[in-house]
Amino acid sequence: PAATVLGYPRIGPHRELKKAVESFWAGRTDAHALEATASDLRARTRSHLAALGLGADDASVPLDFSYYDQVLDAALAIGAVPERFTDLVGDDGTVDLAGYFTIARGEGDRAPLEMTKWFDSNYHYLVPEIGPATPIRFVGRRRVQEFTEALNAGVRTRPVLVGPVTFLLLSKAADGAPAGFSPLDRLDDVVAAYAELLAALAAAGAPWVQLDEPALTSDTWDVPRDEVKAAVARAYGTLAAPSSSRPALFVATPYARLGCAIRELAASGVEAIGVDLVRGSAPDEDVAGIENVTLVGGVVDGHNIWRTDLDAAAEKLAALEGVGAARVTTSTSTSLFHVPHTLDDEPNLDPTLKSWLAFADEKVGEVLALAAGPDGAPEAFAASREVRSTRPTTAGVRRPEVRERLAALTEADFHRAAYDARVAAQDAVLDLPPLPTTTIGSFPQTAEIRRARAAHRRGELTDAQYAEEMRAEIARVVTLQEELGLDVLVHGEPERNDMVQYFAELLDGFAVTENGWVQSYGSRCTRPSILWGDVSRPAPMTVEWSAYTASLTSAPVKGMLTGPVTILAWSFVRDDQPLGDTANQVALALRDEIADLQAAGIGIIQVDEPALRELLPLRRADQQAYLDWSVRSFRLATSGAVEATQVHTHLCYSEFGEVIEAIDGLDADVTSIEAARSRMEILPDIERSGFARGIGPGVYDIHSPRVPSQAEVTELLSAALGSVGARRLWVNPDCGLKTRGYAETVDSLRNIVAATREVRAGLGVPT
Ligand code: THG
Ligand code: ZN
Repeated sequence: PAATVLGYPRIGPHRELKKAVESFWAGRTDAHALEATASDLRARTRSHLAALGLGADDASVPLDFSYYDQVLDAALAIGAVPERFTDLVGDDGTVDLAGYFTIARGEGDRAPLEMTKWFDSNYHYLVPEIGPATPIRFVGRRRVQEFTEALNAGVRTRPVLVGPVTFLLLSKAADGAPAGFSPLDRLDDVVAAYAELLAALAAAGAPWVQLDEPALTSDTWDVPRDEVKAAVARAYGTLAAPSSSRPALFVATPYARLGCAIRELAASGVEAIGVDLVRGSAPDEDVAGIENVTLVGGVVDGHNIWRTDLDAAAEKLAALEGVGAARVTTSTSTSLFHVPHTLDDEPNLDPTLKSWLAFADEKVGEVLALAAGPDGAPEAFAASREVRSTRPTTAGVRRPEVRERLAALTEADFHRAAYDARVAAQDAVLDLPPLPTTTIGSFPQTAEIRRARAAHRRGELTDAQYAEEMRAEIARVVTLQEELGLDVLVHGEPERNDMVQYFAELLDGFAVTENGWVQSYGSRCTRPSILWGDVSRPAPMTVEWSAYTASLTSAPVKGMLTGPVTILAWSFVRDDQPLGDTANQVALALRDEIADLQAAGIGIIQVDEPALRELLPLRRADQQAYLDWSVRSFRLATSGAVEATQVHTHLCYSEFGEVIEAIDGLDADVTSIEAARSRMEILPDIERSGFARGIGPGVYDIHSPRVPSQAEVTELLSAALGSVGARRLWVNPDCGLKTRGYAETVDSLRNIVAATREVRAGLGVPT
C-alpha cells in the first residue's frame, strides 16, 4: 500500500455510532436505522480520509468499521459462535445485529463473551471461545459488503481484519474443551475460513487486505514462542500461497517490536509487513525473502497524541530502507482508534499546547508529509521543528519546585511501618466485624447526575447549585448503604465524570479535551486527559466530599483516590521523560491528598490501580523494570499514611497470578480484585503466593445486569474463606457500580450482605 494509516476511529467525531447503537439497544430505533447510520458514518469516514489525502483508488483508505469490537467481528465472520448462543445463528451460519449484540453483552443467564484489555491499551476486546467442536467456516460477509459499498461510492478501500494467529492467541478454550486443548489447535480450520474470506474480498475487487497480527509483538502467551512462529509460517504459507484469487496481503504488527517472527512472515509470500517503529525498531539482521516484501514503517504514533518529530521519523524510515525490502512506505505505528478524531474540535485547548499535538486527522497529515519528504512538505517539517524548540522551555513543562521535591526523596519515603504493626493500629480504631462488607467506590451514575453535570458545564447550574445536588446524592447513597447494612461506606463518586479526568481537572500539568472521545469498549468511551507538564496539586481534591460524607454517618467512610499508574495509563502522557518520573510527580500530589484526608478524619483510603496490569510491557524482558517503577510510585503515594490509616487498593482484572508479587509490593492493607466472573479462579494463586494481607475477591460481577442470588454469594464466600481465612477476607463487588442501574445494584448488595451474615453465623461470630 501507499502511505496509509493502520486504522481510524470508528465511533464518529461526535460519537454518532455510540448514540445509534445505544438507541437501538433501548428499542428507540430498529436495525434498519442503525445500519443506515453506520453506512452513513462509513461514507463520511472514507470521503474524509480521501479528502485528507489518502488515495481513493490505491487501497490506502483502511476499512475497519465495527459495531462493537473487531475481535467479535472476526469470530462471527468465521461462524465461531459459542454453544450457548447457537440459537442466534441463522440457516446461513450468520448472526443478525441483535444477536451480535447479545453475544457481546449477554442476556439473562447467558453470560456475554469475556472482555479483556487489548494489548497495552485502554481498549477492551471480546474473548472468542474456541473448542474442538466450535463451528469454523467462512460465513460472515459484512466486510465484503462494506468493501462493495465503498467501491460503489468510488473509494477502493483496504479491508482490515484481525489476523488468524492473533485471533486464536486472543481466544480462550471453550468450556468443556479437553485438558491440553489450545485454540491454536484449530489453526488450519481458521486459515481455511480466512482463505475463503480473502477470496471473497478479492472477487469483490479488493487489491489489498490488511491482517492485524499484534500478537506477534508479545512473547507472553502461554503458547511457546516456537509454536507461535510455526503457526505464522503455517497460516501465511497457506494464505499467501501464489494464487490469482487472493488479494495482496499486508500483515501489520503494532504495539511493540516484531522480533523474529518477521522471518516467517517474509518467507511466507505476504506482500507487505508493517512494523511499529515507535515502540519497536527496524530488523537488525538479514531477513531472507525481505527483498520481495514492502515494509510499512509505523513511524507516527497511533497510541499517543504528540506531534511527530518528522526529522526523526524520516531517519527511521531511512534506516528501514537499509533492511533491503522491495519498497518502504509510511504509516502509523498502530490503528488511530486510540486517539480522538481531530484537534479542529478543540476550541478551548491552549493554542501552544495544541501546536504540540496531533490527533487522528493531524496524524494522517503527518504520514502524508513524511511520504512527501522535507522538500515536498516543508511547512509540516518546519512546524514539527518548531515544537522541538518551544516545548522544553514553555512555562509549566519543567517546574523547579516539583523537580526539587522529587530529587529530595529518600528511600524512607517509599516505606510504611511493618504490616503487622499497622494491622494492630487499624484494628484498634476501626472496630470492623470479620468479613467486612464494602463497595469499590462508585454508585450508579444516574441520568439526573449526568444531567446536573451537563447543566453545570453549560453554566445553567452555579457551582453552589451543582455542589448541593451532589451532596444530596451523597446523602442518598449513605442512607442506602446504612439501610443495606454495609460496614465501610463510600460517598458514591457522583461528582466524578471519570476516575482519571476528575483528578486531571484539579491538578496542574494536565489539560482536558472537549470532544476527545476514544472508544474503551463497545459503545463506551472516555476522554483521556493530556498530561503535558510537571504535576502538582494546587488545592485538596476530594477532602470536602469525603468529610461531608463522614459527617452523615457513624460508620467508617472510605476516601477514594485514583493511583498514579492508572492516572498515567488512562491519559495521554508526555513523552519527554521516563514514565516513572511522571508517575512520581502524580504520586506526590496524591500523597498530599492522603495527608489531608487523614487530617480530616478519614481513616480508610482506597487508591485504585485498575490499570496496573494494563501497562505491563508486551515483552517479558521489559516487565520487571515497569513493575519496579509502577509499584514504587504507588508506594510513594501511600506511604505517608500513618499506621492506623487503612490503605486499600483495587485492581480491575482477574489475572492476579501474573503480577502477584507486584501487588504484594504495593504494600496496601487491603486489595480488592475481580473474581466473580471467573468464579474465584484466583484463589489458588492467592494461596500459592502466600499473599498475607486483606483481600476482597469480588463476589458480584458488575459487568452484567444479572443479580447474584444470596446462595451464589454464600458459595463464593465459603470458597474464599477456605483459602483466605476469616481474618483477611473482605466482601465486595468486582468493581465500581457506576455503569449499573439502581434496581440491580440494590438487590445485589442486599444479597451480598445477607450472604455475609450467613457465613459469619457459620463462623460462630455475631452477624
Ligand atoms: N475511566 C477511564 N478508563 C477506563 C475506565 C474508567 N477504562 C477501563 C474501565 N474504566 C472500563 N471502561 C469504561 C469506560 C467508559 C465508561 C465506562 C467504563 C463510560 N463512559 C461514558 C459513556 O461512554 O457513555 C462516558 C462518560 C461520561 O459520559 O461521563 O461509562 O472509568 N478513563
Ligand atoms: Zn474495577
